[in-house]
Amino acid sequence: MSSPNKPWPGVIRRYASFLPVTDQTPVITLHEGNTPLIPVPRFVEKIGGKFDLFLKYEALNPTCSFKDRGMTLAVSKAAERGAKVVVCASTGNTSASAAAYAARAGMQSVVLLPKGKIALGKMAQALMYGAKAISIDGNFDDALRIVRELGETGIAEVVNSVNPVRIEGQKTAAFEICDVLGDGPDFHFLPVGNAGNITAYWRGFKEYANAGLSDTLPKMMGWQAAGAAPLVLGHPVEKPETVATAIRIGNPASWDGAMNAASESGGSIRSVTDEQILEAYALLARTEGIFVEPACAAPLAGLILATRAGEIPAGSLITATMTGHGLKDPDTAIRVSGIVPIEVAATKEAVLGALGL
Ligand code: AN7
Repeated sequence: MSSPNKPWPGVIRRYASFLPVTDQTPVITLHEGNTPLIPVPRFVEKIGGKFDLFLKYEALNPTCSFKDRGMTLAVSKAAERGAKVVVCASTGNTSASAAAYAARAGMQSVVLLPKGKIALGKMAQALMYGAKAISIDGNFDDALRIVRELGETGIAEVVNSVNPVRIEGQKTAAFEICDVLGDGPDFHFLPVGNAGNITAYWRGFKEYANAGLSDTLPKMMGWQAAGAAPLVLGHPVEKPETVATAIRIGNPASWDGAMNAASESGGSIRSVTDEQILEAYALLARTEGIFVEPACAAPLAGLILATRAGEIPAGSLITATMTGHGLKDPDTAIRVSGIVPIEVAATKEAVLGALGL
């Protein structure tokens, strides 16, 4: 008897015909993908929008970020080639994902992290999954330069998005959006750091349209943090800074892919300040009960700007990627909420007193 609720097979098996795999490829999966597309009408009302907004909540992937979509493919291809060690540079999420999929494959992972700039939850993940974690006295761009050099020695398989299969895996999120909506959206908003994801989504939306599975191609709306906005400035940023440490990147690897996605789709890549990011971060959690990490709030802050500027036609269908979970960065959450629990005696009267009742 076949099960009425077959388990989701993960993105490689679900979308194999669009991916560089064969029957010989060992599929290393944690059953990533199939994340919810959540309507957020209260948020839209709060920001004065007259459109439908759906959030692609990638925080519900196995390691709580979108990176798992590309990592299942990168580690599967590494296994196919017989690799024993994978290496990446990371602002945190790539390292968590690489470490998890390497563990699943029985491989060693090595992760190079910018010292002192990794959110607590991401560090906990990499360590728990058994990665060799190396703290670099420099930023992400320095770490990625070293990883490229290590890759050339052949001692380890690079699983950053400079490995093209990472982008291939990540494009499956665009497929899922089209599968749920029955078409592409009018606009797609997302954060931009190393610029792999905006490149991947644009490729995914185009491939689905070419295959006759969707009609609409969205305008791609990418958002960087103002202190780490090389694509907006048009030149690398030597010392990127932002509270959104996930996108604290000064020289994105997929520079051309991102610029092409924006221009070909009729969209744009712009920046928002840390203050705008943190405002949108708290607003989403409080109006919709959706907790994301700060980088995800960059496109939300961008949507607030675009809405106020009258750039979004009434009735538009908008999607936005929430790339990582809020629990990844508990320090920022506690600091931004600014609320300290009130301590009282263990009595009903004390609780009522604290509530002013
Ligand atoms: C939550 O983990 O680059 O523009 O090393 O973790 O595709 O780089 C993370 C990036 C957005 C930016 N949101 O995506 C890494 C890393 C979150 C992220 C991005 C990242 P890309």
